[in-house]
Amino acid sequence: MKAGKGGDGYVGWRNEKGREFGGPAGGNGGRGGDVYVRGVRDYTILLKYRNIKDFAAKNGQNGMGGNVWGKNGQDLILDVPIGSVLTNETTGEKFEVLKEGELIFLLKGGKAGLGNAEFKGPKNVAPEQFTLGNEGERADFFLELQLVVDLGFVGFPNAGKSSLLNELTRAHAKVAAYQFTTLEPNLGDLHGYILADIPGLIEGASEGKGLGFKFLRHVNRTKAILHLVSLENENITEAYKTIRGELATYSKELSEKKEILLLTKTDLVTPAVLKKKIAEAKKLNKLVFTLSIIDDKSIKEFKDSLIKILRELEKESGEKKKSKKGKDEAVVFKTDTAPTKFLEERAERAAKKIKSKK
Ligand SMILES: Nc1nc2c(ncn2[C@@H]2O[C@H](COP(=O)(O)OP(=O)(O)OP(=O)(O)O)[C@@H](O)[C@H]2O)c(=O)[nH]1
Ligand SMILES: [Mg+2]
Repeated sequence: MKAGKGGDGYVGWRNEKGREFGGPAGGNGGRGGDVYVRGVRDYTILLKYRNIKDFAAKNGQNGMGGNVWGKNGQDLILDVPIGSVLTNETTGEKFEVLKEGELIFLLKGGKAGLGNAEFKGPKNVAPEQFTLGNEGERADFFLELQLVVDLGFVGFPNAGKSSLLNELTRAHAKVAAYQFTTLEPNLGDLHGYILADIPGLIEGASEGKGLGFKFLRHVNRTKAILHLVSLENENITEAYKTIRGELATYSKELSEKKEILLLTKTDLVTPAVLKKKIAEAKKLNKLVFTLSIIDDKSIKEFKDSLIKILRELEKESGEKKKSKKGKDEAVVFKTDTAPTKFLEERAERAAKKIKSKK
């Protein structure tokens, strides 16, 4: 990436009738444009840059006669998804893009050159001096995307986590009637919010049992938790508490996160049982929802509520951050393979959508 060069200063003279040299009138150059990045909620944007190698802000214009200054070069503002971490490979400096709309300064444009008018003084009435504009800063940047997960799904194996992710987003997570179908976290995008389906947890997960341990690390960095409890469980309180216990043992921070409790597979119980179970669940958590994957209406209702909750949460965390004087808690989720696959799939779908619109 390259910031703009400053425009050169100009040597010129005032042109007045009857006087050969009316004094110096060479204008200054304009300053070179700076380079910034800006956080956006569009995770496909990086694909746009795939074939571009050089990013440059505009150069400042050279100064002109008649004391006209060159225009400043336009800044380059490069949109990148929130969660991007840019490393300046020359200086090693790291920049984290955590908020939507946040502008981060990367490279300084070159200083403008001075025209000869600037050198005028009592002893120097006809200065010939001028200066050239400076080059802008330039550096190679390494960009890494650390996705910020808004909602992490937790629950026992077979609770219906992957099925739900597929319904709420365009993800294609593997779903099957056996335990530990999901081996790696799956990601989905719900109106710009990132949802992550974490492999099933079991009792002892926090001590390394099952697959859970490796992934609790990921949930620990999400903004909120969606706790799924299947109504197949005879005792939903016990099922709920077992998972809560694991989360708490793993980390206090995790157990203090905002949690939504979702009772799944409502189609497997009678309306009367469901009513009882909801009452039971409300004693465990104030935010209780129910749903069945085969009932589209229940999915739609949950989806609408979820979007509202995620928006609220975003507002709250924005306010919290402000009150902490800008001190940010990075809520970061990283997998080696998922994001690339996720981005490619999204781009493909977007391309298809555009085609079908034509
Ligand atoms: N009857 C019924 N079955 C469901 C519902 N949701 C999911 N299932 C089934 O439950 C089984 C498990 O679903 P998954 O979505 O794979 O569950 P998971 O929580 O991702 O499981 P793991 O990946 O093993 O942790 C599958 O056979 C699904 O078809 C539901 O609402 N009703
Ligand atoms: Mg799964």
